[in-house]
Amino acid sequence: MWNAVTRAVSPSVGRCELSYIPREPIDVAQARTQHRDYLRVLQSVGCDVQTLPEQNDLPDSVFVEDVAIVLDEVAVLTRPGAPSRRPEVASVADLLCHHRPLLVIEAPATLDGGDVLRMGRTLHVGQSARSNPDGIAQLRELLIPYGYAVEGVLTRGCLHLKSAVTALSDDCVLLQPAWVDRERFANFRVIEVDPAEPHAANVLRVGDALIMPTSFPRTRQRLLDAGFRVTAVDVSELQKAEGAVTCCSLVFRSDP
Ligand code: CIR
Repeated sequence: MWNAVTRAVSPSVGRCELSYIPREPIDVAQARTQHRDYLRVLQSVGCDVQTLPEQNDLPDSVFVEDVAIVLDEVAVLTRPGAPSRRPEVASVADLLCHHRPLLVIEAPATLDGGDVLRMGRTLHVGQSARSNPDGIAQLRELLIPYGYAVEGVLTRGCLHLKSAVTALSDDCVLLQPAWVDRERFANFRVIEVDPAEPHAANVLRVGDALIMPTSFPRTRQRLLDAGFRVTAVDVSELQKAEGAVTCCSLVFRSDP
């Protein structure tokens, strides 16, 4: 029912882009072990996982979420805001073209998939250091024929919109109020991250299953108390590259 496109961890992941966290050494072997655990969790919640080979010279290429937005009808190839990440797009496109017709974001627009949160037929798109107003406008134009609304959302103090807010269900979000205005999501039920876990808002939803890092037990407890089914996975080495759980896969319906 679900496909998950992923890519193995690059040996050069230690040279990744970093914006809001200090650089620390990354243990590549450990990152790979954790990534394999993540792939197993994706399988356990019903995903057919496809994994592209590692890309030696593309440090951030494990974070496939940023290079495409996959909807039921179509996939949009992005133009990532970090120039170092633009060469990641082509190989993901080669795989996605077997699943969806492809549309393309073009210069001067920039857009990272990590800034795109789909809630039903609306795409909330973070206006961030990575995704510019041209990117949001192009996405809006490209998706009009498919009946999607695209709404820009200002973020502050975080890399992507999905660092600040992700979907828990069709009508509920997990949100970090320091990084995005809670009022923008007033139409949804909102659960806030535990104040002691500022980076906990990034949760990956696959159907009614949720995947989140083990490093946020307090926020996880909030989700369990609210009745959600949550699987935790240790992604501590990938977190040192400013990644989390949504960014390591492109999850989409295999039977749209
Ligand atoms: C970057 O700065 O682009 C990477 N080091 C981390 C990207 C994480 N992507 C995501 O959360 N969607």
